[in-house]
Amino acid sequence: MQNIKNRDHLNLNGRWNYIIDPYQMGYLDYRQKPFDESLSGEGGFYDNRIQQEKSERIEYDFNNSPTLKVPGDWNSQVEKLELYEGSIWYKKDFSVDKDNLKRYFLHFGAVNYEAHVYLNGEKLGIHTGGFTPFQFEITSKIKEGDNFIVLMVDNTRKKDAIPTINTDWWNYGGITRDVTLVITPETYISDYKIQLAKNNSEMLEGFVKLEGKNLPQNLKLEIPEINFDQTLSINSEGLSLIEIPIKNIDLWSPENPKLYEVTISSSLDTVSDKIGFRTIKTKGKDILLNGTSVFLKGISMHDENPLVEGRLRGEADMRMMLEWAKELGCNFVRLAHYTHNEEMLKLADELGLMVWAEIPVYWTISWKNPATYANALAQLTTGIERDKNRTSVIIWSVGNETPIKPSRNQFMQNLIKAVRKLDDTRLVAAALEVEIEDEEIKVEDPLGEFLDLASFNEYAGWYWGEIDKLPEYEFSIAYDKPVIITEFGAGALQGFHGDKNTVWTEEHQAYLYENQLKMLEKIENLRGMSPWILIDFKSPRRQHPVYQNFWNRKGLISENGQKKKAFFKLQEYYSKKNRD
Ligand code: GCB
Repeated sequence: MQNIKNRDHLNLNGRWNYIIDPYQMGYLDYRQKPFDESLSGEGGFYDNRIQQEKSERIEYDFNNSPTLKVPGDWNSQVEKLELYEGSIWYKKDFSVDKDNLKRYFLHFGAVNYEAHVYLNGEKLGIHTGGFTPFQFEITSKIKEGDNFIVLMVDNTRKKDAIPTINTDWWNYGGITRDVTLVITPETYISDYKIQLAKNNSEMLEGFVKLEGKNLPQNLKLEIPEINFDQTLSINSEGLSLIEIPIKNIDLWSPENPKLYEVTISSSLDTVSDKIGFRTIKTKGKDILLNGTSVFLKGISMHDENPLVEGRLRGEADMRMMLEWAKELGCNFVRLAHYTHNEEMLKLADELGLMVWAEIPVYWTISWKNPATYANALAQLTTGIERDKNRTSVIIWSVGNETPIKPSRNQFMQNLIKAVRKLDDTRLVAAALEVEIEDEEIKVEDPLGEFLDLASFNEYAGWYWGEIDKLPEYEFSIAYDKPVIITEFGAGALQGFHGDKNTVWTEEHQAYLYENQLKMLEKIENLRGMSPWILIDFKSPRRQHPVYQNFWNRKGLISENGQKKKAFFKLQEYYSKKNRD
């Protein structure tokens, strides 16, 4: 379910009791069999209350256990959990006045990575994937008065998972996004898409889906600001397809992030959303936003910020990140390398930032494993389902720096096809890699043929090549498509100064930006970039005790929120781009 904050709901955030369980003793018996699969259905931490009522020998106790803030990763909240990878149990008590005419859904914004969810001692299910939302309908299970949720969260990295064991970011575990009890009428609006049709700014297209036994007589779509008021017909499956001409729409763009209040209502349920309308497509070398060529002045970012440690938790954290991007002169952000918070996308809509959204198909994953593909597809599908009404999203990315070989090419092509089927109104891309021959940077990845953009990462002057020589480098790009440089960058420790050739100084990072920008300007098809990265972020791969200390230092802003010199270099470049 998307847009749950605009539905009737009970917020279940706050303090949750937790138990650290590295041996999964709350999940597996001494023969390693899951308690929740045993015949008696008893044992394990999940049925906490049953155990306590029996007053058997119990070696755990949620109620006297410490608490963690939800939402929030565990690594940044408790010192001994900083590097912990394994299982942690959570428990939360809550109480409801149950209305028997309503339906109840337990919704999680994201839990990293695998979640086993129980309500009042009964298993609701398992979810895998650390960045996408999921829900369980609990109408028949929730009780009047007191209820409790127990969750086992396991963030063990696994080779066949998405992402795999090897990434360049911290594996923050836990319930990292909001937990909500969503309350709907018996027949409710379960989904909707209200956007402009592909390449047509005078046609609304999409659907409304109703779920429930008694379908209402009529359904209405309203945009009061432009006196748009349409009755929709519903088929016997509860689906209403929308294709309605629309006039006088003020189109959304970074300069004019216009959003309209859109209301979908039946006699039984109402949902409102703030939606913007725009078209996006490519034509030859250009990216056309509402028919006009745009240059994507971007920056990449992780779901991490300097002022609270760990994962972003609230709207204010996210707003601060996007405000920094605005200050830098951006009209575009790359939300790397996984699905970010739904709130982030809403803010991007509001602030006028175009978005590159991505899934954690990152580096080398198990290309031949059908379960790995199913996992990637599920994350991709859920992200698109959740954010299909966010006008800021102009690009769905299917992955980052994946190595060219037949099994990977097939895997990625299948994902590309899936995106086009799910949503053909946006662009499909991936952050590809380059090859270097002498002083030529080549982009020849066969996947490029299937994508809308020639988009790639290159670390000239940092991981390879000489920083002084960058302006002499040439590009050879096999595709006559708009070129987006999805990453370039250099590490610098904020406050460390020296000459421009001293690695890790702010001056050196700024010099790299200067020379990169000279080099990139030579690409005729250049239509944008999202350098790596807005803010220093934590990574176990970054061990240098003086300069890194577990931080990837390629941020333009330090982990304390201080801007480095390169921030101003890029800002200057983007402000000149405005005048081009
Ligand atoms: C990359 C990756 C990014 C890393 C970055 C780096 O190519 O896409 O996730 O953090 O390089 O700093 O090396």
